[in-house]
Amino acid sequence: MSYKKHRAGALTALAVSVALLATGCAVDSGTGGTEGGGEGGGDLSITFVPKNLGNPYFDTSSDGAQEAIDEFEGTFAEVGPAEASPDAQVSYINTATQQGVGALAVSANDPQAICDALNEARDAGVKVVTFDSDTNPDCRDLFINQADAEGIAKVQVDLIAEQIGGAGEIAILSASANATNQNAWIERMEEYLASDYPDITLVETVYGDDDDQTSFDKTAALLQTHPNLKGIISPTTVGIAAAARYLSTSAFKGTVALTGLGTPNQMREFVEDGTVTAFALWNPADLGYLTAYAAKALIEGEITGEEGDTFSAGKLGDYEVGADGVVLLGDPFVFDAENIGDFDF
Ligand code: RAM
Repeated sequence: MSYKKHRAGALTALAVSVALLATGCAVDSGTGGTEGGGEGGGDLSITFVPKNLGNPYFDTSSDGAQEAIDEFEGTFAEVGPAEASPDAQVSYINTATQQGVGALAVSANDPQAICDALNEARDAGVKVVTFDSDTNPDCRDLFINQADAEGIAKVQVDLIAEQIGGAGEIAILSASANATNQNAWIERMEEYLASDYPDITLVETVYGDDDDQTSFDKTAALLQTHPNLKGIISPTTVGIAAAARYLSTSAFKGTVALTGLGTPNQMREFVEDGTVTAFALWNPADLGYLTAYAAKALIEGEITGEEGDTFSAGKLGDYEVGADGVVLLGDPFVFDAENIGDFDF
């Protein structure tokens, strides 16, 4: 297979690629892989493949990854599709495999659609870490989870319940229909609503595909279809920002509540103008940073992804691999008018 030749080439150092290089060029500068313990070092070129490009959430996670990779002197690259569709990442994964990167770090738009490509990468010696949105566990070595699904579901349901007074119709504006992360959260939101908030009715879940305009249009349609709607949960940073923009200039501002998962920088104006009271998230930069250190530990053979494996993640400290190869970053955090000024991402 020609792959091996490329990989050997990468190990002797070729060129350094930079972030947001749409061609997917990503090879190790050769500075990495000589330090650290493990089984003989490795190629510390790590290519991040977000769900899509142009999303500030992934820009921030990539900033964190870049910081980590600079610390351990590896090579960072980010490539990805414009659209968050199920198999749009496949060609980028294949290109990185042919180039022989040390690891791929992927946020999946679908649990299965990219599995063949990822497993071909693994067969070729590339370590595969999912972060943010997982694949099925047999397609990757590790999943770096931002917070557990129950906690992410609970914080959003509790926020909307508080904002609508515990009763009435709500809807969900999600990302893409197959997104592993949003679908896991929605399933748990439905369970938690049924058990703890019997007076709240989830009337519809719609998908904005993590595209700003689609999310904006879906918000308008929701409000038209459900005249009694009291609140919207959008568990996607793209969706909540688009929904807030729609609400902020509409007659529904202040009467239809909106919460979910957003970045402080995208949501600040809507908290300040009263469209949104509170929403949640974690720090995407920390997620990218932890993902990069996990990839390094795999590349260097310090861990294999087995439950109980431990590795150190620079300034974030030590982490342990849990069941099914999952590493947990921490808890979600609630942003509101009181604290939003303290954050810049
Ligand atoms: C969007 C993406 C991402 C998700 C966040 C909350 O940026 O869908 O996968 O984790 O929202």
